[in-house]
Amino acid sequence: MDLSEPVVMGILNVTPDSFSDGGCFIELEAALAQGRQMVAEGVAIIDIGGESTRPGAEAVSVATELQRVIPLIKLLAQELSVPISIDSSKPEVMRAAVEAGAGMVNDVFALQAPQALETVAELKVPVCLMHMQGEPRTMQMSPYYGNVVQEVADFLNQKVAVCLAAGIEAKNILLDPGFGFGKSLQHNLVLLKNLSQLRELGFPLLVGLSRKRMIAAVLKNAPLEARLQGSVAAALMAVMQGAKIVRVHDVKATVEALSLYRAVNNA
Ligand code: 9MG
Repeated sequence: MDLSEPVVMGILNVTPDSFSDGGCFIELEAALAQGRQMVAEGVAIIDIGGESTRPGAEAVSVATELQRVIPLIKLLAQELSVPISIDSSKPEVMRAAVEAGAGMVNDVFALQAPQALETVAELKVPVCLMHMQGEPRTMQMSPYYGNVVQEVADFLNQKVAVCLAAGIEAKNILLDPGFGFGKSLQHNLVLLKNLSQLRELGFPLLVGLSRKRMIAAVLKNAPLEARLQGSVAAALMAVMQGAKIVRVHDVKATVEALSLYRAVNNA
């Protein structure tokens, strides 16, 4: 993928309980239509997930996750021209998804599950390693950092070393600070303000800010449907600090914002 300019990754959750689109795309036809719509709106990658990672989410079995994502990946990979990413932490799901046509792994657990590291090394696909303190069920109970930017950078640096030692090529690694994953509002804001520091790690940055609680909190508890402008603003702030991929629900609005960014940047 050409990351010389920042691009949009569209979120497509095939789950009943994701915080924003949970339940919307459980039916295959609805999910296919959403994939097509995102392509028409200018998405560069589609990230498909079959297990919610929202705060408090319960884990699902491998069988359930496979049954949710594999038929959709097969159909979208055949039909669409954009790459598909599998949002999963389970090696069995990563492997089946790549066999079905996915070209990237997005792992919020940064390949810490048993066999995940070896699986991605063998699959030889790009992987996004995300920082999270704790695990989704409990991560928002009492997140604590001395220096959030430094600790996220140290974690990601250490995961990069583990990946390289396992044979994953540097060109296949992307990093993500994990907004909202074991972080208070203040932690998230400080991370976004200082995102450019993470560029020093030397890998493309992917960020997910879309419709998250931190946006709602700044906007006086805005409901989901009132978080568009805040989400686009946050994505733009990330891109202006060097983020290369922004993971979003609202593809059209974000693509348009990035077009403006590109035009000004290249003027
Ligand atoms: C699956 N998922 C939910 N939020 C995310 C984020 O911020 N980054 C990445 N890479 N994945 C996410």
